[in-house]
Amino acid sequence: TVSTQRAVWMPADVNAHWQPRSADSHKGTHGKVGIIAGSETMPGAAALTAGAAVNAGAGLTTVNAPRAVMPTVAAHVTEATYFARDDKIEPFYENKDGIAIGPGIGFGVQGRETLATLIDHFKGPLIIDADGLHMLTEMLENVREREHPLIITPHPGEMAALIDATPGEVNRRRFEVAETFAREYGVYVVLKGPCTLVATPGGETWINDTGNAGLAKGGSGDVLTGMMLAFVARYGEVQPAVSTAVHLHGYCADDLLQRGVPAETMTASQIVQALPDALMAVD
Ligand code: NPW
Ligand code: AMP
Ligand code: MG
Repeated sequence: TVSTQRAVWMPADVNAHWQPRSADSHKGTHGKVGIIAGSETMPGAAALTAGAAVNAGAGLTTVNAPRAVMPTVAAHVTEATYFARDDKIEPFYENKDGIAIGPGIGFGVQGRETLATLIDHFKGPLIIDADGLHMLTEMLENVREREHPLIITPHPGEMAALIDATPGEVNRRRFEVAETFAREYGVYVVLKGPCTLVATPGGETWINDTGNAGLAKGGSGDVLTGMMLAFVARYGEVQPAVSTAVHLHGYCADDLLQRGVPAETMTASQIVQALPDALMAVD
């Protein structure tokens, strides 16, 4: 058997790895991020992911969305720039410090091609979430050969699809599932749920202890992806950025609960709006 180091990612770890903005920084210093999200039936996924990235500190956020939904998404995220989904993908990824793909994109042929291109050619950290994870099952060999950081953020249903199991089977052996996949494919596995696990390709597992059932509502995963992208693009190391995003995402939900927002009414947009207080706690 291989040894694994397992520990909780604590507030002290968040603080120790935090990357404060220096006084002489500019927008390029804080990460140019690309988000491939949204579709005609799910424009909200793009708005939530991009809104989270902007509010978590990304310097410049560009959203790749179908032309028809750009105005809708832009009405919610005025700080982002937009790139048409049907345009040639190279200019979109060439200058990026980090890219996230998947929330609300559906299962089109173009999404598949873009995902494969990014796995093979994008040289920065790549986060794959949601619908992108379902398409990943066809590209696991490309994943094995990728030389740059790859982060996957499955909930138990998406993890189950990746390893051809049921969500129940995944939840019965969460550590083993996340750790085995991380080692076998050389990726960071963020296995979501209460107590999200971050398993690294090098054999560490970091456990999250923030968050509550207010997060068990559509859109909260999309927000996590945007926050994670912002951090991954400006941190030098992947795991501290990923674990800090997971910690602060749950912190936001806990903070809302403490401020009197019931879990029932908690929304993904409120998680984004709670980011200032969460960042004040560490910055
Ligand atoms: P069931 O049926 O719930 O019991 P999908 P999705 C299972 C976008 N969104 N533990 C689940 O089981 C996303 O970004 C857009 C155990 C089912 O079998 C995606 O692109 C929004 N099982 C797309 O929607 C807001 C669990 O997994 C399967 C589980 C679909 O994403 C909402 C479902 O997985 C949403 O974020 C758990 N914790 N969680 C918008 N406003 O635009 C899930 N399952 O088919 O990938 O569905 O996660 O809803
Ligand atoms: P998704 O299913 O992609 O929307 O992601 C859901 C997000 O909410 C993940 O970050 C989960 O860890 C979190 N989450 C969902 N349900 C709970 C819960 N009951 N307690 C804590 N976190 C949760
Ligand atoms: Mg999701």
